[in-house]
Amino acid sequence: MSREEICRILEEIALLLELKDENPFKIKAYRGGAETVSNYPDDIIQLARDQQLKGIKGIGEALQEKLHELVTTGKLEFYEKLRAEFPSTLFAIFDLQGLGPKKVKILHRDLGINSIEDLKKACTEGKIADLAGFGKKTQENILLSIAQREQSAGVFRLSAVASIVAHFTHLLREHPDVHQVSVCGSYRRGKETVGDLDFLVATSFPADLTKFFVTFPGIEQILAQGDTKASVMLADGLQCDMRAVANTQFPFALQYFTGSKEHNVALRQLALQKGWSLNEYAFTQVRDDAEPLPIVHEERDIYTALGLQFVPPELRENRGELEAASKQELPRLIELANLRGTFHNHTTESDGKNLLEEMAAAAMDAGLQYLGIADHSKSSFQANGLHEDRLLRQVEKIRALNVEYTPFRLFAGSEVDILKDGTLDFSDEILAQLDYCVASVHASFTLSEEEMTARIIRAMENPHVTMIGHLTGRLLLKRNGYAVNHAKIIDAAAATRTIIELNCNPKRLDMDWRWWHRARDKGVLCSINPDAHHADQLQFLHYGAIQARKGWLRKEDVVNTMSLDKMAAFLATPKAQR
Ligand code: DGT
Ligand code: CA
Ligand code: CA
Ligand code: ZN
Repeated sequence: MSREEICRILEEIALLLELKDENPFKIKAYRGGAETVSNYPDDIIQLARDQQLKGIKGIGEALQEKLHELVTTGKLEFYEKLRAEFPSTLFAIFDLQGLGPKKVKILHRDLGINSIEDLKKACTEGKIADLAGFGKKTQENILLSIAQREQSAGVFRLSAVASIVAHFTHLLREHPDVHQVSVCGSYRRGKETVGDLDFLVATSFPADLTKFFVTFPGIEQILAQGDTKASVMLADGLQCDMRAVANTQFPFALQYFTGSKEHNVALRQLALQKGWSLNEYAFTQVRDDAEPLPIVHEERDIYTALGLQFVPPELRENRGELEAASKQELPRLIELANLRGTFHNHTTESDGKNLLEEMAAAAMDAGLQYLGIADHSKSSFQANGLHEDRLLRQVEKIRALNVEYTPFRLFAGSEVDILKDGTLDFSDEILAQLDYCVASVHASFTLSEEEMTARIIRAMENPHVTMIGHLTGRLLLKRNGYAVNHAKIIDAAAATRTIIELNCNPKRLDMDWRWWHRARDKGVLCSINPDAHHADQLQFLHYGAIQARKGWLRKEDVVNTMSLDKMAAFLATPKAQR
């Protein structure tokens, strides 16, 4: 059982206790316990197994026993009994935007709502609007949220499936009859969301492998099982396909099943021009005057045979990559290892979970040369945003820590709210005392596209605004972004020398990869930022690098590839001259 699973169970217990109107202290104990488990700097699972949890702050006696039971048996009787008191369909309601336990409790108690379907019906009948603490607006939002959920059923965020990919790939690789393994499809292309997972193995015994595959953990249903192909459904609704091919076919199958379909169609046209057909198994001559068939050992050889540069999977979306590859003009894409620092990070001073010092330590540990601290500003009161005095004290603290940290460096910034009219939450005088600032929209999401665009452009015109945070505010599969005119924003960013952030929190991945090629060509710089609210979340940079690659970005297009010295000089230069 992983830390995440344990946390999820503890959080769920807290929710259920809340539904039952239990003692608030008890509820708090489970929430606190989840937090401690998630943040504990040592192997807390081993400690729980060895009954060594005594004395750890935030884990009382009752919780110690429960954790021991969980990690040794994989089950918790208390939790299962509690869960059995409610219909299992109730839990999906918690996933809807803006419905916390308090509201769910009222819905359950007063209207007998036990599932999303019940809730949808009650909304359509107008019953929610009349409930105390709800209102017409909430009712509309719930319906929107349900519609969004229906739309995204069977679609998963890239990060949500990463551990399954790693696990299944590992299991396949360990099989003695497997020569090569790869995940293909949208996952390999680094799409921000994926429909299903496509695994590919090279083996001389394909039927044995499909038999093996359908025994993998977490499988709820076998959808299909043949001699070379199997399809399964996991408990959370994620479908996984596996194909087994011979070694000689592997490069062709890898290329084919990586897609995209559109990329493959265009590639096949190029093959036809040479008199070859191309499918998932081989090149075949289809004309008498065809050129001799090429020898293919690996995927790269397919592209080479067609007179192309190797096209990295992230670019295979039929958005100009084949033309560029035929002219040997593909960009040399950025890599995670090129990143030297990052700018949008929170601490406990606003709504982050780790102290400034802990964030700095994590950044040093990750091999970064600098870290920008950008806590929320005062208007984001729900995120405990900083007033001017707290901000300036934080700046002082950062300056003092930097003496100690050299050659590592913290940059003092702010994630300053862009107010409704495009002015900022802090005066220019305050902003001038920072090393940089990220300006973001956190409220008034419902402006028209024209108003929202003007609002953001006004913020960009401020000489102190270094970069714009999460441009559209989208939450993948949960909430669409607010309306902005990307093309106009990109032009304004170029004109004002404002950087646009690639927010690489995997729930956001905002600005979307589809816009970066254009931004790059207009000379707009990108900053890959994790929006970290926890020291572990610096790891989100991994997803940032993938999305930047998908957006055709090179090292030189991304500011946080600069070394510390260059970055310090860059930030010290007036914005208009950067
Ligand atoms: P997804 O699963 O919806 O996120 O997207 P993909 O790209 O993983 O699509 P999927 O799983 O349906 O198929 C995997 C790859 O197989 C796809 O990217 C390209 C290839 N493929 C599937 N169907 C066709 C087809 O009809 N024609 C061609 N040329 N390729 C196909
Ligand atoms: Ca797929
Ligand atoms: Ca598939
Ligand atoms: Zn933000």
